[in-house]
Amino acid sequence: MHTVTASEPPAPTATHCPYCALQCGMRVAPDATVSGREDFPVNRGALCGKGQSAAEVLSSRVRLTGPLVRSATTGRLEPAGWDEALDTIAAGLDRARTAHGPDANAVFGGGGLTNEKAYALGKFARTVLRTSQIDYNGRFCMSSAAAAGQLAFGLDRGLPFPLEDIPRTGCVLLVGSNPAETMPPALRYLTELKANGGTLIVVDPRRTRTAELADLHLAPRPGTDLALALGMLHLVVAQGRADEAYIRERTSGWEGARAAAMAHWPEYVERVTGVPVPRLREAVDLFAGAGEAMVLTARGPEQQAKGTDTVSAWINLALATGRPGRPHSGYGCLTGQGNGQGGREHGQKADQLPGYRKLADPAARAHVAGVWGVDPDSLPGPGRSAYELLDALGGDIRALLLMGSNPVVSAPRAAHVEQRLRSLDFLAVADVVLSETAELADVVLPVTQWAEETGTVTNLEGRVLLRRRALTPPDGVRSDLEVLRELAARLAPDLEKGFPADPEEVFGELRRASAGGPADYAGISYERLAQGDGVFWPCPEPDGAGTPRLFLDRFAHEDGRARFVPVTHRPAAEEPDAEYPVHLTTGRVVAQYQSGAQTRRVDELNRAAPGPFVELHPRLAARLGVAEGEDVAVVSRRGRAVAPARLTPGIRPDTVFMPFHWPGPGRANTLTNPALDPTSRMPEFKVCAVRVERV
Ligand SMILES: Nc1nc2c(c(=O)[nH]1)N[C@H]1C(S)=C(S)[C@@H](COP(=O)(O)OP(=O)(O)OC[C@H]3O[C@@H](n4cnc5c(=O)[nH]c(N)nc54)[C@H](O)[C@@H]3O)O[C@H]1N2
Ligand SMILES: Nc1nc2c(c(=O)[nH]1)N[C@H]1C(S)=C(S)[C@@H](COP(=O)(O)OP(=O)(O)OC[C@H]3O[C@@H](n4cnc5c(=O)[nH]c(N)nc54)[C@H](O)[C@@H]3O)O[C@H]1N2
Ligand code: SF4
Ligand SMILES: [Mo]
Repeated sequence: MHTVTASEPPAPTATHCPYCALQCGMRVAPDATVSGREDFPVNRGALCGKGQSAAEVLSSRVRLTGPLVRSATTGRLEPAGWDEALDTIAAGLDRARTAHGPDANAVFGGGGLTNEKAYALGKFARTVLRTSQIDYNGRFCMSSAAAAGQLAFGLDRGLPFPLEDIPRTGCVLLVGSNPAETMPPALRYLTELKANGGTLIVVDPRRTRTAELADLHLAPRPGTDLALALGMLHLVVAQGRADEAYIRERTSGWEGARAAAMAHWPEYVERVTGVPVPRLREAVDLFAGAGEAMVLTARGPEQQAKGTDTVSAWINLALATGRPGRPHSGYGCLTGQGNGQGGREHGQKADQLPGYRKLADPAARAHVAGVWGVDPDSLPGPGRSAYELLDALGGDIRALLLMGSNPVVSAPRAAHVEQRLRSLDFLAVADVVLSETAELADVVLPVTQWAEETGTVTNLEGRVLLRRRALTPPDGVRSDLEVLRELAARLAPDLEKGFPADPEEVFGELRRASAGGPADYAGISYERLAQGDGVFWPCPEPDGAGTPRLFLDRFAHEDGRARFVPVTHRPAAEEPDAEYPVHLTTGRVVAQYQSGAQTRRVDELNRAAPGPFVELHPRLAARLGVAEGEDVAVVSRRGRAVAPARLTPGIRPDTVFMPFHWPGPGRANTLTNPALDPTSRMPEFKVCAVRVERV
């Protein structure tokens, strides 16, 4: 068998960053120094501070190097051997299923896990545990864009074109995305766009470092993108700028979408969004007036209780102006986590089987059950979405196996989620560090990380990449794949051989399971990935070219057409009132990653971003009598968080912003509203009502 996992080669190993969806190419030297890869097209050598310092988290100073088991006598997590730890987990999961049935066990995964791990985790839940209760943190990420993309195009792949197309378009409408902080090396595509004479419109309630680059910055109230997009579409129609020929030839459903937009007059849109009508007209001039144009969305419009409809509205605008499926044009979503794309394709999602197949589809069940060597009828049906699953812990769910997420910091209404985790009969966490969620566990398993193991990830462009092992892991840690094999051996011995620890073997099976599905990896091999810059799915044929650009000839619906989805504006789940008069929105800063479990362990990053803060407008601060750096309390119906004030004229005076990277008193998610989008089940991280107080 071909293998690319040499242990500790003398030269630096070409691999990819452990963090975000850009998946920058990097080299890791035997002494663990990291450098950017000039030859990798996505980042051309550039790395952000997180990527540059990623090797710090490999150090045994900050990571877990042996299993921990909660002692019955001290109540504390104490060092234990691997056999004891694995036996304890198997016993905990077995007790739950014996007493309450298979759905009393739940599994929670992550979009940072490699394709192989995500695949094995989904297979483990459905064949070993036979539980329907599995979902993952990607539900909190781009699920609304995925749902809207499916509805419109019949297929969801974050970007349907490579990043290199961005500088070649005429206008980019960037909605609720702040790559200056969240994907710094990708900023190059926007500066090149401008150098080529293209224009950039940024839609964000804050004047971010990204918005500062824009030709036009629209700053709507949080949660009002839906109205904004409808207002732009209204003007496109009223000004006769819709592309009637494209609409006729390549789409269906225009009448309904058009009628809905016509009900959203610009003056009404101004009242709802706070964006003045002249700015709305300027945006339409730039966007509809450009020969080629793109709409790109990220978490701003997506993390709303109406995120799916909101993204549909932005897609409708792109369709009405004839963008998707044309060169250097279209709609795309910027995914977030390292494997945010692949992590949602191979079966850790509640309703899904590998290859982006539907768990409820009998043909999909038969195909995947065939690959797994089990009876299709033995596969459970779809389970609960991430927040609903976390909310059910300690209720009908009695035990949880968690891999690749830190919900104590990152889940909405986090104090409640923390209490649900504490109410479980049994919690097992596999992680590289002792995260805030691992601290609550009955057993913690220390696992290998990116530079110590091989696996594939799929970046925001749909480009499948090989992350290579560059270093030998410390003694005492094992890989997630080994963990699943050992648990299978204990819980369902006849299934153990279905859980190989060799990632290439898992990938071979994933290829077969995905064959014929929407996300078809059948033609992709490790050997091929080791040679080039990755392969874009779908790639059904061995050594086929892959598909960098989707939809050029047809969309993925049966009739080949894209569908308009008629949507109308509605308020956020929680609007400001007398008691909670201010909007809270949340997001990220450049030097910390997600729940901070990894990046809060890097000194250099902590110096750059030492703790939480509340960003507020000087006018709001003056009204409250709050000075720069002074602690303020932010109070919502869920709870109260305290952090220093950071004054900036770049935020709307009716809105405060908090980054969500920290636990403790400044935890933003103590405040957030778990109201869910009816289609994607995405919580409303981007808007809730709060009161701000001096402390
Ligand atoms: N440094 C860093 N980089 C990261 C991550 C990280 O944690 N840290 N995480 C990665 C992951 S998983 C993800 S998902 C991506 C996220 O990448 P982004 O989507 O770029 O990040 P966010 O900061 O969550 O949100 C983007 C912007 O949305 C704006 N916003 C808030 N409310 C609204 C609204 O109602 N409408 C609109 N239009 N905009 C709004 C915020 O002000 C913010 O500037 O980043 C990835 N990269
Ligand atoms: N308020 C607010 N909350 C948000 C968001 C927001 O914008 N606002 N954004 C949401 C979004 S988009 C996301 S993606 C989530 C992310 O939030 P989380 O799911 O908490 O993401 P991470 O902090 O990346 O957690 C990953 C955990 O897995 C561990 N880990 C890393 N690699 C591996 C591995 O290979 N195996 C195992 N077993 N463990 C590993 C890490 O050490 C870490 O503890 O947060 C969501 N929460
Ligand atoms: S931009 Fe993302 S992938 Fe690139 S170095 Fe930074 S965290 Fe890593
Ligand atoms: Mo994300």
